[in-house]
Amino acid sequence: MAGRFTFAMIKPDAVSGGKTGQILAHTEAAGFTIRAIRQLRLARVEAEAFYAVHRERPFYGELVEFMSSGPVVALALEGDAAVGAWRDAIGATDPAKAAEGTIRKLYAESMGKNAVHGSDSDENAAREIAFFFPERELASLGVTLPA
Ligand code: 3AN
Repeated sequence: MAGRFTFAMIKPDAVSGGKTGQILAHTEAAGFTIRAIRQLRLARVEAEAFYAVHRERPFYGELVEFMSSGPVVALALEGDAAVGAWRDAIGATDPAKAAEGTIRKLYAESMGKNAVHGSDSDENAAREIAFFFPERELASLGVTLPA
């Protein structure tokens, strides 16, 4: 059964572009509940660890550089079948291919600077939420992840 939580992130291009408020409004209007939220700047080593699954891809260096270039906003979102629903709301990785009305269509510049992140599985959602938020906080905020 699909889980109720996903991890989302507003990336440095959208934060520095002053799009945080609009993206959060869009997120809530799309039916998600923001259960945890935190703005921070990733150190290079943290960006490397977060994107470790992509380390063999040709764009890894560029991705790590960009993701540690300025503040991001990390979000634990709750909703029905949250992982898939959030990926539908953000649209395709390449904003040029993203459907009308999706967050990337509205706010992303390019394949690399694409405004938002979304987990690709329930397992990665749990791992990514735990990467950004302490466990003791999550329980008090109503985020209960599978073990
Ligand atoms: P998604 O974020 O839609 O799940 P992935 O998992 O294929 O996409 O890629 C992870 C991240 O790597 C993307 N969000 C994007 O920022 C970056 N990325 C993917 N493909 C490219 C590319 N060809 N050039 C630069 N960055 C890329």
